[in-house]
Amino acid sequence: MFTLILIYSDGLIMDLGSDMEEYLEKLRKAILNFDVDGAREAAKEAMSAGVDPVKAIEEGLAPAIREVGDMFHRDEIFLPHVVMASDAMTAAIEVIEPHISKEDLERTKKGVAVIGTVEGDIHEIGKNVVTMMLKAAGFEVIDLGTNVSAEKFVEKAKDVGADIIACSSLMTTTMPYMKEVIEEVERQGLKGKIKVMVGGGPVTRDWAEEIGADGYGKDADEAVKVATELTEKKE
Ligand code: B12
Repeated sequence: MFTLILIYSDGLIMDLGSDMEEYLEKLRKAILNFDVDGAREAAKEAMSAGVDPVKAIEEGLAPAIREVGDMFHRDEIFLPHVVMASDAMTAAIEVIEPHISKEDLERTKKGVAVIGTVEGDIHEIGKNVVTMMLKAAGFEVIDLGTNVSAEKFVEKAKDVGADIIACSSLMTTTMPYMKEVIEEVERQGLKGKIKVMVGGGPVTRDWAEEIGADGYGKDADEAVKVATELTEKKE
């Protein structure tokens, strides 16, 4: 255990080691209380106190949003809570992101992912949670929103040099559009270069295998695990 002490030019001395946990705890609490303003304020306080922005995301926000996901799956909270927690996470990340240095971004960047909900489908809550978790885990994520066509997915992925296309679908009627994304990747000769991973309520591992997806995740945690594996074994 060591203590980090910052001495400012005006003589102010700050013991960051002991304060750090307090700032991280404030961030966690704001997410667990679904508190958008609280999360923004906690992030501002942490950044002005000099808390490491990467730590703030990885050790403050990420575990909290993971816990929110678990509580939802255990039926302990309702959907609006997940939405508010996700909004709170967005608000905090907006404050924290500019404080991450270019070097840190490069050092911790695991890869680039383009994410969206497939054509015909406007469900976005799960996709937003996955986006947050991927960002928290060190991915650069470009969110194309909802109702995204196969062509748009692939065009953007090519533009930004993405490693991964992540497709979300919440309806059995829109699941076939995931296959179109995979076919478009193949048509453009990008198979193996851009990996496609799929997920969402009705999507199963069997379905992912049937359509030839490179990866499948049942929740946001698995999405991070799969995305990490896929970028590690990229051709
Ligand atoms: C909220 C909701 C809505 C909201 C969406 C609001 C929004 N901004 O997103 C509104 C009211 C707009 C809506 C509309 C509709 N809905 Co709706 N909706 C739901 C509901 C209640 C919750 C979905 C949700 O957000 N879950 C919470 C999130 C956190 O979970 P998740 O999305 O599954 O995501 C997790 C995982 O799946 C995974 N994941 C998600 N995406 C990805 C992607 C990748 C790559 C990976 C690895 C993992 C991953 O990680 C996430 C986090 O753990 C579901 C019922 C249900 N129980 O699922 C119905 C449901 C999905 N809806 C349904 C329907 C039919 C519709 C409508 C057609 C209704 C209508 N008649 O108008 C329209 C759709 C219009 C359209 N074109 O899309 C049906 C679909 C039936 C089916 N089997 O196809 C459902 C299942 C309800 C039902 N039982 O009938 N809906």
